[in-house]
Amino acid sequence: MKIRIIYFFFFLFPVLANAQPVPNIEENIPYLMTFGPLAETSWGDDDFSQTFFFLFPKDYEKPVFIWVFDPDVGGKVDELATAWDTRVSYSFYGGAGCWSDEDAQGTDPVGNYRSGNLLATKSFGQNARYDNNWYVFGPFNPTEGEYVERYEGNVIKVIIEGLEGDDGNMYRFFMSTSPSERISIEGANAFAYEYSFRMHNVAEQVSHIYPFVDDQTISVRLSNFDWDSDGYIRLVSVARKGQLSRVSTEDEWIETEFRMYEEEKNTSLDIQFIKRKPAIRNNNVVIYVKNQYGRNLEFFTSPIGGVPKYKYSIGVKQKN
Ligand SMILES: [Ca+2]
Ligand SMILES: [Ca+2]
Ligand SMILES: [Ca+2]
Repeated sequence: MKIRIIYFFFFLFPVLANAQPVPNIEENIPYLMTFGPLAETSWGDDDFSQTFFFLFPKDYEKPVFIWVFDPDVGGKVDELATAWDTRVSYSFYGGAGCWSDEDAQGTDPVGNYRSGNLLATKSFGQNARYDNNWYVFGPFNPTEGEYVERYEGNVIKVIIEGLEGDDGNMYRFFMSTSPSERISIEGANAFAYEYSFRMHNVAEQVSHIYPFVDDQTISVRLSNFDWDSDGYIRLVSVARKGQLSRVSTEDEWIETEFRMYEEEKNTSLDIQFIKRKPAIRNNNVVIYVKNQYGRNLEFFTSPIGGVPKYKYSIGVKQKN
């Protein structure tokens, strides 16, 4: 256990010096996406709920601020159904169980997924003040979060949920040391077990997620929802040059199993979302990855070990 954690953090710190948008620059995901509960799932959100975890190094004790870009549902950025009638909530949780409760690590908003202590909550409808602009939550003290040995850090959870209406809320986060400027927090990271997001509208843009494969992972099952046949989803890793996943069409889940190579343990995978030409516009998609035990893998916004690069020598040996 300890060896694994040392290995983990040996790689973790050097790659985290840059900016901390969530999703991060390397992921190239323009927006997270959460619809109101009256939306049809065929618009691309399966459950109108998204959970994210913000991770702060254990020795970091200064206040932190979570900025949300375009928290409202209306005006610019968002996806209109018929009229702007949607409300969404942003609820932050800390304390014991906010991460360690098994329901918090699921991909569906069921059971005790709102585990932990409520630290802050606010809901937004259409609101010109925060349209195409930022709202700042906090300050939070990282020690208000839950300390997690696996990450050697404190975790604060946010749940974004559709409360009313049928429009789509697009938004993203930034972790900052300041309420007035966006200044990165040294050593911080963020992760989720499921991403519900908006793809770019142009075919040249490739989006990524980076699930971390721990040393217990023998195989992974990659699930995607409502991909609308928008090109390819492929898996790249230190041992794979690019292996295609099955892709979903409209309003359906589809799953692909990949057996992990020994060299892929304790590395991040690079799941690439490659649009077809001509590109499909306004495509929203949901993705999660489970291991052979059914445990969901974390997608870190700053990939552990950095973005994996295919190593020719490993790939040739394994004839992949
Ligand atoms: Ca907006
Ligand atoms: Ca929005
Ligand atoms: Ca879609």
